[in-house]
Amino acid sequence: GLQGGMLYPQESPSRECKELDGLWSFRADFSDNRRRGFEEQWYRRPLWESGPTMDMPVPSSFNDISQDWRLRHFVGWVWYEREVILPERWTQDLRTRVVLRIGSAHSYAIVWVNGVDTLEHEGGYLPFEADISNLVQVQLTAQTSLGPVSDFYTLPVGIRTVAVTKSQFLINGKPFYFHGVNKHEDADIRGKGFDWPLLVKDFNLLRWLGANAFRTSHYPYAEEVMQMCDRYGIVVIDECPGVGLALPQFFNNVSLHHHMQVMEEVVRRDKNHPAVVMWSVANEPASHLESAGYYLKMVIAHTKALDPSRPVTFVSNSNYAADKGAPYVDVICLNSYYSWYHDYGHLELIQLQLATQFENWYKKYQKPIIQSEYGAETIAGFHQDPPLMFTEEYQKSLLEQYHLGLDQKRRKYVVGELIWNFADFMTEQSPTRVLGNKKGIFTRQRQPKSAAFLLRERYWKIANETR
Ligand code: BDP
Repeated sequence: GLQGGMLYPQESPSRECKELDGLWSFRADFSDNRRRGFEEQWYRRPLWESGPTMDMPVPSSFNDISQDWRLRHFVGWVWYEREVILPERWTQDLRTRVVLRIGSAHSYAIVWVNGVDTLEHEGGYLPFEADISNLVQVQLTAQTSLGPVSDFYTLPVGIRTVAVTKSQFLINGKPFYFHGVNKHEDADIRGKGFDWPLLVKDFNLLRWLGANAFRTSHYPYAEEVMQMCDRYGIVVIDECPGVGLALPQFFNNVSLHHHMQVMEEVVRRDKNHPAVVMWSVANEPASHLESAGYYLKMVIAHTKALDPSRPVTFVSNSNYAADKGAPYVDVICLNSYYSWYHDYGHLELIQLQLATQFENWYKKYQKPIIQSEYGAETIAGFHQDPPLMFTEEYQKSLLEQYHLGLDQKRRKYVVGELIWNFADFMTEQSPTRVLGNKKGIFTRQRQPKSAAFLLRERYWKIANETR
């Protein structure tokens, strides 16, 4: 007979559910007989104690997440582990029945709870469960009952300092060079919706690239993203949604007041993340206007008052002579699209234009500079030599010219370069967009264009130089 049912978990006045989806620790057993995990009894201690682990989102297929080709077609034992903290009313009220249910696991699964072999199941797709009450419950006697603490909260902490000189960005007193990307919260189907498998894939790609930083263009990202940055040591320029401030009428007191409020919300939310090293209050405002100068001055001063420990910037695409916001920033962030939005095809001009840009800004302001955007629209699979716009060759050549220009000033006063963009992303339609913005070095599906390999070589080279 069926010997009992297998009801889908449901909350009710008598039932509570706790999702165990999310990030798990993971290791594939690559040993020859694939049985080292059993021989060494990995289930008895935290998984990291027996060797390196990686983050693995659940639910997902491990084959699709990492950049390690061995996992792509791995067959054998893989180990997943997750620490779970149960509410006191589940563990201390012995009338509560605690059931562990696995929705589906391929294909032979053994489940240990607190080191005890609890469940085995063969065949994927179908759920299986076990009553684990006696493994997680403790009967409290008068002596063992806790002091009356009503709230518990843990906050991972990192200690580091950030400082800016006339020509350097210092983290822990050492010159830091940003080599990384601008991102978007965007992907097929889910749009901006948060998704663990997507996030872990993106971080695996950032590691593959050798990137050490990104800017949250052009809005604050999900808090899980910031947590990942702390854990992976990726440095963040945290940008507020101040994008598109392109017209004179935007620089009024109502906007200013709201902008300051938003900065309060951003700083309040993200101030505890060591990964965040700088606030960006806007992207490409019309900073040549007098009214924008006053506006930016006020927003920047307000942000500095909220958090005196971090530098503040905004991202400019104005001319050095016209920009009215630069006097108030700690670091100058510049977007430029040489040989893309003008001088089409004239890649040979880039080095000169870039040198002029950097020299003009530095001479005027004596502040460190980040090339916060540069890039070219590229449709994956389009090829042409000599390079033409929209081909992979053009994107590569454009990047190469930028890099030659950047290398002239790197370690002098240029302190970073962030490619536009990490991945292709959707936009509204217009004659300049082919099914969205195609300036990604990865496609929207996170597969590399040729430029990704160029960038990877460069970032790892820079990383090794500064190590
Ligand atoms: C820059 C903007 C960015 C755009 C990019 C582009 O900061 O948001 O996506 O241009 O046109 O000016 O690709």
